[in-house]
Amino acid sequence: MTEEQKFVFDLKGYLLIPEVLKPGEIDALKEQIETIRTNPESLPPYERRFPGGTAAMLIDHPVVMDILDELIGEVRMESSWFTYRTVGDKGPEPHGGGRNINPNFNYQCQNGKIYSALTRVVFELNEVEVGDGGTLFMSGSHKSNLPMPANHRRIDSPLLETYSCPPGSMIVFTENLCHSGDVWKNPDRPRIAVFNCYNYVGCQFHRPSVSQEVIDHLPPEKKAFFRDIWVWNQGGPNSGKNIHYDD
Ligand SMILES: O=C(O)CCC(=O)C(=O)O
Repeated sequence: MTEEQKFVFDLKGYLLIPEVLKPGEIDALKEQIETIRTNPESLPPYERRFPGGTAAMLIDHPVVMDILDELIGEVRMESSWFTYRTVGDKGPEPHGGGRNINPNFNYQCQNGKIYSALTRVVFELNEVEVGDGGTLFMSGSHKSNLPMPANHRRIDSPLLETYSCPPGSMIVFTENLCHSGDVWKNPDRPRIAVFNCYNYVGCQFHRPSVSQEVIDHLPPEKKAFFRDIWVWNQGGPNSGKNIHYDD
């Protein structure tokens, strides 16, 4: 993660990295999504839900790992799903924002080190233009101190901003940022986006939703993202990787 990317992420609470996925990867992911939508029985059961099958490539994509290593340290994956929105389809209402001491939402930046806790990585598989209905973000709200006025916890708040991006772009944001789904408005293409959620290895927010069947069919290095919640491994390779002691 570059110093500029860190600065932008800390300032805004989200960061867009254009064209992370190659055209062939985008096509393969779209094909899996289309098959899940239209003919799921043609796939083995462990490829009918994300992050099984082709989608597994995103779990530990090198660009994702570079960013998460800086923002969180050692991570587990909490969930993975896709959205396919045509004109009029909505997303979740605005949520998040404000300082929070809960370990799942405790965004911090101290001495140049970010800790983002629960963090979402979105892959846009189609082009998105401002106004189409990409995710909305209230920049800086992950660090705001005062209660949010009700007229800003609505998708028409002028404080909510969004993005344009080419297919295959990645948006990473702290779940402590106020953010929202939006109504998809572009009749020329659907919004096809993958939402992956990660947390520090010692925390879990969501009730586990990835089935054991999907996990069992992942290769070992990806399966490790769904291990039990613990940090200390009695001298194992990752023991204390993110724990800073004063000697
Ligand atoms: O649907 C969207 O664009 C936003 C999804 C969302 O709110 C979330 O990932 O927490």
